[in-house]
Amino acid sequence: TAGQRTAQQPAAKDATRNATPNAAGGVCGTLDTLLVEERVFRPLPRVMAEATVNPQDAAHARRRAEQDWLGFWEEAADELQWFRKWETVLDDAEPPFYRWFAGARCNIVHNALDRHIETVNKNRLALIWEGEPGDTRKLTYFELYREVNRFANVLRGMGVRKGDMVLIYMPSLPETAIAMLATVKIGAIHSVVFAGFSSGGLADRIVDARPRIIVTVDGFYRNGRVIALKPLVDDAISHCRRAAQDRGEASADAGIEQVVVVHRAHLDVAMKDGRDHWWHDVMLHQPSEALTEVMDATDPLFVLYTSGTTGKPKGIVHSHGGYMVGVHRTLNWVFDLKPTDIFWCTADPGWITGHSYAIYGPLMAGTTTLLYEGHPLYPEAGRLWSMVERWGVTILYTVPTLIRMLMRFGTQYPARHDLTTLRLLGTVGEPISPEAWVWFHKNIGRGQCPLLDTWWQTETGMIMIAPLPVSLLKPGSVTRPMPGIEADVVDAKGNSLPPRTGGYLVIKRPWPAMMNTVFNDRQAYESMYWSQFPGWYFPGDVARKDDDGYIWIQGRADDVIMIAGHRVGTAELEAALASHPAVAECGVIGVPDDIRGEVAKAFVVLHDDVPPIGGFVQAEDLESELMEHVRRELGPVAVLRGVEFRTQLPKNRSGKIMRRILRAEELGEDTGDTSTLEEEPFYLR
Ligand code: 6R9
Repeated sequence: TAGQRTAQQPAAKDATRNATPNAAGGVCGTLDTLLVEERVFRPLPRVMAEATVNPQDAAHARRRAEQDWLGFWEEAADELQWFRKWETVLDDAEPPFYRWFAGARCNIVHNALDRHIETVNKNRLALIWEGEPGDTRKLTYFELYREVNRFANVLRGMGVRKGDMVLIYMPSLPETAIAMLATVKIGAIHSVVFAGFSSGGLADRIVDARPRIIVTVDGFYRNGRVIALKPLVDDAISHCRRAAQDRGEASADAGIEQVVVVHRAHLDVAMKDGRDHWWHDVMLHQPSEALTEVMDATDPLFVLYTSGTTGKPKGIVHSHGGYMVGVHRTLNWVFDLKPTDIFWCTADPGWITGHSYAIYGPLMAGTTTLLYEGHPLYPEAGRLWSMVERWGVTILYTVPTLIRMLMRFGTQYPARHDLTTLRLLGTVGEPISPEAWVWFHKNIGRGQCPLLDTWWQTETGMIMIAPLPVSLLKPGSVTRPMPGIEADVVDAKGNSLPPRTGGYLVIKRPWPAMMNTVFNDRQAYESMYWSQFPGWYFPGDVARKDDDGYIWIQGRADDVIMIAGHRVGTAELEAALASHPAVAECGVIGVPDDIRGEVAKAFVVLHDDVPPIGGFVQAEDLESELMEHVRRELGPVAVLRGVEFRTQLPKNRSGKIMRRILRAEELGEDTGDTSTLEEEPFYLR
């Protein structure tokens, strides 16, 4: 076979060698490398022949980006349309408040929509949408353009002006995209709130974002049920009103002037006179043309709240110019878009991945984007594959958590569908274990589609570290920084680390789609991201490079576990556990221990075909078997003190396992802010 997992012996040796004297004290903060994955996948001739960016182009781009870094991004900017060009590519007078394309005038919606109306794209499909019950809608660029204009006129009619905030609390519907684009078209700022959040989570965001308008839906379909959403908006508004009254402020509806409600699930919801309106009523007779507001490149475009996986949600602010350049370039390079593509990014619009690569990116590229309303396993585990077949999806961009979920059902479901239209696969959101990578590549990609593991964040706005379709791939590695991005792995003092030693991932230069600030909190922006390594951006992840300079993400810095004087990332422990046939998914945390300081504990969801604990399998037997397996895979350092079996793990909107919650539960502490937890477990059938 093409290489085997060979973690055990060499890794154990490396681990000892890499452990600097300081590691135990955490002064240098380096991490051990336990897992070594040696399988490699070379691009097939067909992929090489098809690629717009071939290996020579990529090498040239890297050289170019090194020699003339700003010129490189300027070229990327020239691929889009501007109302007025920039005075400077990057104004770095006031770091870390970098201003990309300062002096330029633009609007991302002009690039995503308006300009296509003048080209052959006009009658091409912009958007295909499938509802969970199976209803569908298709909109050409021209149709989408007209809907967006109508809603832009609605918003203008409601008094929304440049710089105002519109909060969008909706699942994946065509109207979600329409509302986002219409908001931006008139120069307002959107904040999309994930429809899985509770009214409490929504209220927090209303308080911080202070929207004038909320766009929502009566209810939507999820996992065969109707989830009512409008009542949660009413709850959130009353909550905000009461809180304001307690503070002695008079606020009728927490500053919310209008609520527009899309009629989706035929629910009989309460509508407040004068404040609440049905979408179809206000859209009636609206003109299908609307002026696109001319924005400064540095004007805010949207605010998206993230908690990461820790702490209180913070509003990440992105702006028009830099964001559109970064997203456009990365989508075209990583996914090598062709005019014939049907692009399916399964991310919810309330996650940055949905913003950048389900909506803005594909529309700027003039491609067809597929949106799906519902649960990926409804009505059965073949839903995704039937959709790939039905729409002839060519590029599928999804998350490790969903891949692991689908693995549980084996190959029988994908085998029933024609998946031969697929030509590229992508993943984002969490480290993908080599086992899941290989499964996806083999069973969904037929071994023929490059699987592109893309590392980035809400804060980065765009893909930062990822392969191109022609790159040599290693399962579990995000490969190398995109051309134009300078990333490194350093110790706590900022020294570059040699290969095979883990440390902090840093980005050493600004990039176009970078966040501008934290909404209402410039100081948090500086202290959270730029204070650890002055001059560099710190994303909060730990990683290592291998001998080829490939980057392997080891997890979040906050989740690093100290086992017997060795610092270990969660990704490797979890990947090793996940390679055991009984394990469907898992999360590992460090828990304090009187004698050892800290020990690792695993939370495991078993595969469906493993007999229930207490039935045929003895929990203790399986526990020791898993502990032994991890030790076999990773060497003697990797000691687990305990495995707890669960039927599900706490996850956020993008399917990330919330280790913070597992830790708090384990220690009997307050679980803190849980508003980003998916209310209805993503996993539930
Ligand atoms: C796009 C997105 C960001 C955090 C990031 C990292 C993790 C994202 C990853 C990955 C390993 C990948 N992450 N992509 N880890 N491999 N390919 O996920 O944004 O929700 O803000 O999360 O997600 O830890 O720092 P966001």
